[in-house]
Amino acid sequence: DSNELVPALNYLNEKKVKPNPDMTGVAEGKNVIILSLESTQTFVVDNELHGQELTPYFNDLKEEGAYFTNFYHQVKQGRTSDSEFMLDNSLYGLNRGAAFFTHSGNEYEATPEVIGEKGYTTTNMHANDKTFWNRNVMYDSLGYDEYYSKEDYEVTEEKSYGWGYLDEYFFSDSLDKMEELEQPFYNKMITLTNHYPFTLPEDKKLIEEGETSSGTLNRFFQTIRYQDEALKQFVEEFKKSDLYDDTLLIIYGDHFGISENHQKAMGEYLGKDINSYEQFQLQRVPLLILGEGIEPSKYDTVGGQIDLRPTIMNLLGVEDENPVQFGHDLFSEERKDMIITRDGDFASEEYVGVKESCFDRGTGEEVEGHACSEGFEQAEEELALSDSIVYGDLLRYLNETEMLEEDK
Ligand code: GP9
Repeated sequence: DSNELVPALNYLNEKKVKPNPDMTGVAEGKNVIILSLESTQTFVVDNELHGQELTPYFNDLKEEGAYFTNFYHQVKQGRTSDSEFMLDNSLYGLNRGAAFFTHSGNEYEATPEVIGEKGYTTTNMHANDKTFWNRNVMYDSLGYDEYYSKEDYEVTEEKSYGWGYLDEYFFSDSLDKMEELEQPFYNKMITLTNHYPFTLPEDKKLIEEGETSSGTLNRFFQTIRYQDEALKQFVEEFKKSDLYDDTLLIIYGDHFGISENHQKAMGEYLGKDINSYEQFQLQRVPLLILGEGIEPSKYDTVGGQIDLRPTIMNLLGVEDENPVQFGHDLFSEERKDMIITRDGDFASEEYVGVKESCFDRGTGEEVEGHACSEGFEQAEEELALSDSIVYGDLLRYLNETEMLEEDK
């Protein structure tokens, strides 16, 4: 019953921070595009191969908005679907399997549902089979109005490779679709080309492959470079469209592309030894927020995908009455730097705690283990509470709790 929600509510109440009031409603009533970039990690930003930038377009674009340098993915086996789960719920994905499959029948009070009630059209665009990650089912549970999947795109063999529809065509078709949507809209777009095993047709390769001992990493550089070119074409077209002035564009990386099996090659590329601290830091993914009212600035705030929902809701000035959210507004002056991974590792302002080792976050020096005990304890508690919500389908009791509050 609703009492099962109490431990989580107490915990969240204690950890609550005020969102940044200066950012409240700066994007009120605007469209939102959430652009999820497949397998895109922060290490490619402002980095080069053979003397050429890997993401020349993004490197410039990030100077136009709020760019977060210490933003982490927090996914596990559910990969892209886990990032989507966190984005819309501010709940953690599961330690095993994908909540998109195992808990699609739960009651949620996700972003699309909340802003749908405020008049938003809520959509997803992703040119893969609609059943992949059980999206067709889960998107309904999350309250989306519409899912434009592979069958809604002009997918031909010439315009496809590897995983399917190439990003450049996905982007241009999606822009056409968006122009037809009823506004304001909240639309998530998910790219596909930069996916393992990172292969491309010859004429789409804009950079020579890498020269490390990992073929995967060597090819990844090429698909990342390709994705950046597709992004350029999309954003430039978008800027020319009528949508641009009325839209908040949020771009983030969904998860790592290069797993720890390729540590040696990553070390060769980055010119350093990849220990568990460096491996942890490689889990940073870019986050860029662009739009009118967002001052161009670089933020070194430590945060993660769990924080997206409260950040977005504050920018939209939407009063989000769902109290069961584990993230905090990334612009909040009150927030404590913290990001917890699904493995129970964490980064705080001072430390990185990983696999029971403790490091100084700034220097990467290993420090006495007890410095990280508090962080590890918080990670464990928080993950368990989030799990209690998902496994117990506890959001179905939310209304009852609200009524209890009103009775008081
Ligand atoms: C599949 C795409 C990739 O539709 O989102 O999923 P991933 O394998 O990265 O989770």
